[in-house]
Amino acid sequence: MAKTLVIGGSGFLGSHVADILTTKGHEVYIYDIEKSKYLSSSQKMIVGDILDKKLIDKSVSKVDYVYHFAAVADIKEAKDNPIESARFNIIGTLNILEAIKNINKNIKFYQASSSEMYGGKSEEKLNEESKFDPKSPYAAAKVFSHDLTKVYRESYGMFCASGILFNHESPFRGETFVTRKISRAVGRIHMGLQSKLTLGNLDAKRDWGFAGDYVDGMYKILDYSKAEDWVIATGNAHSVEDFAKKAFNIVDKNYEDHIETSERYLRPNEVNYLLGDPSKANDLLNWESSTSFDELIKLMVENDIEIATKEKMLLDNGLIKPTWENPIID
Ligand code: G4F
Repeated sequence: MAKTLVIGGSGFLGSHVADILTTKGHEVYIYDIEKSKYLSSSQKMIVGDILDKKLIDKSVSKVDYVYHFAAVADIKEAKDNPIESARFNIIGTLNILEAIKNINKNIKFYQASSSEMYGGKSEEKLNEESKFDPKSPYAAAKVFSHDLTKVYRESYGMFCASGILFNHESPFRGETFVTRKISRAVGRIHMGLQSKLTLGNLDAKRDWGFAGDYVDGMYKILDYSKAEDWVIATGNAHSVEDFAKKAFNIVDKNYEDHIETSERYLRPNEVNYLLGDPSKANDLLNWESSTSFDELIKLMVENDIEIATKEKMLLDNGLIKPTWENPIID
């Protein structure tokens, strides 16, 4: 039975991957700073810091595959705490690669690279050869880890692959990210629990796909005969405004009646436009994103209507206190 270590496996993407690998029959070890909320009975949990070299060595020595997701993934949080985030986003990668190099060079390694690395200045379709131009400490750290993955692949002949994931969403997305912030608000507005939603740049465009589809892409990346870099994206870009409009349409509301904007959510060095070209993954991995933009929005909004319905029931029965108008943290 294949043994797999998912570092950062308690987080959004890591827990999706841990799940699919468990379904595929892998023995899964989740390594994270905190226990996973989604831990299943067959998965093993290792609670530890990514900089705990001894624990990383011990954990790596048990497995055949390592997926590395440990990162401060929220761009604002990484900007506000650049040193703390660098521990995860830079040194963490080095720690894992060193462990693999010293313990067992046959281990297959997956690096969670990000479309943020491109910087998004122009409207070109971005592929594995496109130039990086990071705009934030998060993106700069991702470029470092991406390059390091290549360095270990080329220097030591290790199987180190990177998946350059464009924005990937699901009902489990953190509530500070724009898609979930919108779907949560739509659910609450539909149930009469709030009336307004405050956002930042409505014109920013992203290539949004369903995280569940992307997990399959990541699996195929390590299953491929060679370690390479891979763009995982839908090939379509939409604006924040498009997302909001469609999300509010699901509950028969006009987004313009509910959305206001505030400078508070604007970014100093904004990534305006990200559009991926997944042709390489389509052709060689036989992978493609199968959930459409409309389907993604629908499944997120429906999930959040269900959550808001429960909130309303608790509120009506006096079991929770009303939250403030715009309850999502930023
Ligand atoms: O949802 P976001 O915060 O995601 P962002 O910054 O694109 O990052 C996500 O995707 C990356 C892959 O490209 C990952 F590497 C990263 O870890 C993360 O998963 O913001 C999307 C866009 C931005 O342009 C932002 O300025 O939405 C804009 N936006 C407009 N109003 C907002 C808001 N973003 C947030 N978070 N909150 C707003 O109110």
